[in-house]
Amino acid sequence: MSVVVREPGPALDRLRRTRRVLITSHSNPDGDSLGSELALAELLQRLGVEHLVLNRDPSPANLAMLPGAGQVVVAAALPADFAEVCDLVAMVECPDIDRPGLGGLDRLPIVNIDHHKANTCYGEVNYLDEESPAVGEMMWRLFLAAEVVPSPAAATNMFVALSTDTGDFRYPNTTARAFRTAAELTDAGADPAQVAGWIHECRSEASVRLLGEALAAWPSSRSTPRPFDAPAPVPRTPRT
Ligand SMILES: [Mn+2]
Repeated sequence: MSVVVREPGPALDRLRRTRRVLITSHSNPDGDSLGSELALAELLQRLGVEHLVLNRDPSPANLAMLPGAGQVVVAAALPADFAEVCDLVAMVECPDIDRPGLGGLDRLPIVNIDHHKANTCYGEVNYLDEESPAVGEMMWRLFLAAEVVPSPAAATNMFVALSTDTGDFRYPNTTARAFRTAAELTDAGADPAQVAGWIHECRSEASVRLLGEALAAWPSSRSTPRPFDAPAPVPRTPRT
């Protein structure tokens, strides 16, 4: 039987009834997927449930500073014995079962936690909320439901998820709910300035080199309007 709910309770109950959870997310991790995975890892640890975080692709350089990022196992395929050593899969921010790029996840029951409208409800428990600004916000609601106070590290990971998925609180999903959650995560120990520094000031050497090459190739004679240049006045045509 499959359960589809907007509230965190059934997912929390299912996670609690578990010995060891494999946590995964979509290929090419981003701030919401990785931050949410790491927050869920802490919640499970606090609940006494073993877990393994496994992604197909490595995380981008600007997410390397996320607390606990070093625990993520990167592997092109699931371990052969995963269905023996784990008894549940938690899929985070994946609209369908193929998004992690890891075949065989359906060998175990799945808890599906996502905010995409087109989610295919592939889990045994589907905690889905398309109005949530980020899966990281849904993780925060899992902590609240479990009555577990997150560590500053977990609050930081959820803040990363929220701030990256809202484009630094600029996109249309920047709702009052997003700001309330941001405030609560800040109260719980997230440091918004630190997170912004990680996201926007950490670049890989390869990306800095690429930027350098792009700038070097930019024609020096090319004139581009500066944003503060006022447009020339449009000449008025005399009425006839
Ligand atoms: Mn997201």
